[in-house]
Amino acid sequence: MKHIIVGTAGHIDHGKTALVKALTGTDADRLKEEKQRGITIDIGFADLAIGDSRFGFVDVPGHERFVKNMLAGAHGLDIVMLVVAADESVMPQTREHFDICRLLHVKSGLVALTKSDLVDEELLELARAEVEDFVQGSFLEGAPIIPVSSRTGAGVEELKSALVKLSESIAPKITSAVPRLPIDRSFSIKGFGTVVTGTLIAGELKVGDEVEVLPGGVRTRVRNLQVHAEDTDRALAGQRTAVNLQGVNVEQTQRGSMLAPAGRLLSTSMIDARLDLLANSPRPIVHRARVRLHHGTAEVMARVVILGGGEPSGGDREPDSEEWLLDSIAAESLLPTSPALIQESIRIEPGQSRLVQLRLEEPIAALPGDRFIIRSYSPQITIGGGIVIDALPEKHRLRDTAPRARLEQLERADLTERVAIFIEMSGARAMVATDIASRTGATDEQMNSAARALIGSGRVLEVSDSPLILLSSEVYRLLASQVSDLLSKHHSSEPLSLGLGREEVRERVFGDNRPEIFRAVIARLADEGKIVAERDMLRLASHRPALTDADSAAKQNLESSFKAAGLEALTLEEAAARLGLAVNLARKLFNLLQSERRVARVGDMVFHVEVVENLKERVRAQKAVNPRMDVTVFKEITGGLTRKYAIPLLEFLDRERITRRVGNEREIL
Ligand SMILES: Nc1nc2c(ncn2[C@@H]2O[C@H](COP(=O)(O)OP(=O)(O)OP(=O)(O)O)[C@@H](O)[C@H]2O)c(=O)[nH]1
Ligand SMILES: [Mg+2]
Repeated sequence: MKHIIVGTAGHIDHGKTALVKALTGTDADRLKEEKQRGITIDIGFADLAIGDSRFGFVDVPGHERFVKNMLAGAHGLDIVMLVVAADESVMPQTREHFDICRLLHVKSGLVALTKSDLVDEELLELARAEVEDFVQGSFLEGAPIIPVSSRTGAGVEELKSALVKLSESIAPKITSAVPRLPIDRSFSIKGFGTVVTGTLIAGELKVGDEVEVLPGGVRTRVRNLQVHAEDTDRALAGQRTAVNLQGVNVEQTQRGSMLAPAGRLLSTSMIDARLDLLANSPRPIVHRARVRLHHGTAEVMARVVILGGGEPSGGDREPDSEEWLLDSIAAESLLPTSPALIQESIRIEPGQSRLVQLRLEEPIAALPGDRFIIRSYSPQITIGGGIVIDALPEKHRLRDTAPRARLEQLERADLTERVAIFIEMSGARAMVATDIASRTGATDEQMNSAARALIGSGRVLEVSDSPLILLSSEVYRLLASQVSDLLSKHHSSEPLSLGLGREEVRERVFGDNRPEIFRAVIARLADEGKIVAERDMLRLASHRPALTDADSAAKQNLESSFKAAGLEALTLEEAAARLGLAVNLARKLFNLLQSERRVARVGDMVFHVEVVENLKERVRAQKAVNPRMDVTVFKEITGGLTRKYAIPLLEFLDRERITRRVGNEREIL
């Protein structure tokens, strides 16, 4: 069964509610006040099944004071039924509602020429001609215009057939998306608790799903679902849906909130968008103007920060000097009450389209691709609308040109490209799967396929697979060269040093970014053979400690004295003192000996590697005599070592798995 959402639109009293009743038998005016006054105040609902199609009607108020309620019902429409009374023809809210439908990119619709019983043939034709003229150049150009009378029933059947015909060309909804339900009503039913309703605009909801009410972030569970007043296990995109929620109250689920899977999306207070100002807007939008933003069922106040440096389409280019002047205002620093004159010079003229950053006074939950409407603060009229490009952006200033270029890229991007751009924007912070999900609204499946494509093409690197962390390859190259530069500088200033400590490199190049990124960059550089990671030290693979002849000789002497000391080992300091070497130099030489595996350190004693090997041999030989050995025996086979040397050496042998401690004895392995 195909589910189609049909919204009414049109001027007050043109017969929208009467028509919905003539079509469905349902009076969508449900409030007492609506019945008393004979006007619609808030959106109402009705439904109708014809053949294989189920139409969910959203009936909206025509009164100019209730356009905000109309807007709560105007998203998610498949078909708009523009209602124009034949006796009055096109009126102000016919225009405004129609503008809203165009700005929201409603794709399909028809015109119902209502109250046909009140006019003669001539007037009817006049109205038809006016409507044809009115919709010219829009998505309704060429759409059916059907005379109808809710009073006599004339034309109602034709209207139904036209709806069925239109519904055939409506593409099936993609249900494999993250579900979102903009809440348009919330009430409580005794014995059930809180119920919210709305048009499910994407994905599918199932009974038992863990959900979240944004922007508040209250988590809850779907206890029960209804579509068109019938219980169901799951609701699909494009269906009018009622959701019974567990353990939340009506106050937490008001109109304007968004129901979405728990932990998947984020709410936002800034939106990067393309904003189109209506050609018939009475005024331009000036930089930082305060407007009303309508998104889904939400209405919030917002400031429009016009992103500068660009050529607005559909109008003249403003001089750059003005934009420069305005930077201080955009930066919201020095001149919050700047001369109105300057502020006025950066603006969106009627009919123009520009990239903007909307700074919201209250958070909402939005995703790229969402459409929205802008109304002026006062008078409250619809002046424009647009499309969300990035719902989780950084704060931009008027003069920054980089964000603008990136937004233009994002506008043209498909999902994979969008993921790539967001990863590139994240720089050295990289992106975790959850960031990608909330930024793009992608499902796991979409995300994984985008990630595979981008890793395959070499554009991004997988830094970790659980959690999935993706880093731009360009940023990788930058980080890698910073690591190489840092090591190379260190090598030239400290030619004897073996390298830099890992922790120091991490701090200096990677700062507070995720440790996985550091580990991945180092591992990759090591794989590529560019650096060597040894113990806690990093060095360039090409690095060879540069020894002078004197240093070489000193190193030789140092090694010889450890060898000569045998099991009665020296500390590094003792050896340095005997040779008359500076401790500092001795330490560097010792590091070299250690990295060449010529010496081993046990506590602060240094043993030559041959001495250690010889000891291991002796212990192994003892195994033939007796696999158990106590300290006394160990002292004997080592030629009477004192406890000072014997005990640390035994522990060393335990660590090397030559022996194992069993009570007071050692088992030789
Ligand atoms: N003669 C005649 N009257 C109609 C017809 N359709 C509606 N009306 C009358 O027009 C008045 C307004 O009709 P509604 O359906 O409430 O108009 P509406 O467009 O829903 O009005 P709002 O919701 O307030 O914008 C009512 O008194 C209806 O009875 C029609 O086809 N013929
Ligand atoms: Mg009505």
